[in-house]
Amino acid sequence: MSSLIKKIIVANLFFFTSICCNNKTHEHTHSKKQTSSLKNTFHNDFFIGAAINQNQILGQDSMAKLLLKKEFNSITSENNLKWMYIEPSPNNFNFVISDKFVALGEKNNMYIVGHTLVWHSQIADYMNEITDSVRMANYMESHIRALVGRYKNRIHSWDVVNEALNEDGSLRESIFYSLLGEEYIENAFRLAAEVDPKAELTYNDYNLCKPSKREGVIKLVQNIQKNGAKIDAVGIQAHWNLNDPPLDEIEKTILAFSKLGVKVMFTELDVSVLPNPWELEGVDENQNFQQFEGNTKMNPYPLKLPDSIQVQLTKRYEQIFALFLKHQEKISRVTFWGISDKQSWLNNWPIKGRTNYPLLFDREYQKKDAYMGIINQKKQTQF
Ligand code: 9MR
Repeated sequence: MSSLIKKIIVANLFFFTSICCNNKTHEHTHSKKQTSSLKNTFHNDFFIGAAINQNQILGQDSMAKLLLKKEFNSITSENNLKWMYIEPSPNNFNFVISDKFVALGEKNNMYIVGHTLVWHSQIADYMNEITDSVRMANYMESHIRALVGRYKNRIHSWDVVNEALNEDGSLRESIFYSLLGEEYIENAFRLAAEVDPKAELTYNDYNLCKPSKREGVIKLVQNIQKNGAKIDAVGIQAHWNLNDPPLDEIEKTILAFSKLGVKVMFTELDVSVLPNPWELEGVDENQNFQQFEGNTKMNPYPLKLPDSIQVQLTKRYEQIFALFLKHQEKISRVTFWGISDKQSWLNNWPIKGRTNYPLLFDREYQKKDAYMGIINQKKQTQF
């Protein structure tokens, strides 16, 4: 069975009418007008998404607006749907930006991703003061009901729980875990499914190509399934660098999650080219890295990415996409964490004020070599 037909079968009615039919239209127009773009190139493989910031949602970044429409068929809100912004005080919701985000996705016929419902970070302050479990459970429930309910049948996929695991695969001591126990995870999924049964529900996390954390996710998903709650996908964030994670670990991760019967989504892809402070001797990962701000060794390419590194970045993206294409039947979405290098969070993490080059479009919104590199990977599979 062709992958397109498979995708049509697994997709819900909404996608069938709005997205898959649109895909067919694209196929017809291909013969007339060959518009090369990311979304057209990978059209039969997976959605190609971008995380967008507030300016971009509001249409204030005109170059990004053009690229978004031309190149991408999925959007994720980088920050605006997070708890601290959307429910800054109990039951006081601010949907101004999120409504515009969803409208933008609908206008462009995109697969819209809600990021994120339950996450220990970027939480509203009042949440940190809660000490009793009933109150916490009520807040979590009303938050999920309000967001999923408002965008029922409009937001196609929710990152229901984000980053619930430690690096060793155990459960993180978040405010949710410490007050509600591990059931908070399956309860969040159960609630989201009850409110919008058609939405694709995802567990999303980083460093999932590390064996111990990968195993943690496998247990977490199996637990949700065993207890009868619905989970549709695992989101592998994919904040990667030039050498890490190794391709074979990425492949093992795709295979392991897909074996669970869920879709695999790459939800936050970017490839850092800068050194990490914890790679230096005597520096550990939990340290405050403020001391490295302004350190030229840690910010080696402030003006331009040297050709030799551009070549490495292109090669890395080519290898990553060759692997994604090999497993396209298992992968339903690949989302970049930003449109251009200018916007990337990696300019300010883990050290503030650096110049990083992790995406496919440069600071002037021009295509980088990696862009053509990944398009060529697809072309090669067609011969
Ligand atoms: O890109 C986001 C950045 O603008 C925010 O300051 C940051 C706050 O924690 O969150 C970033 O996005 C994160 C995402 O929500 C979850 N996975 C890791 C992403 C990068 O930190």
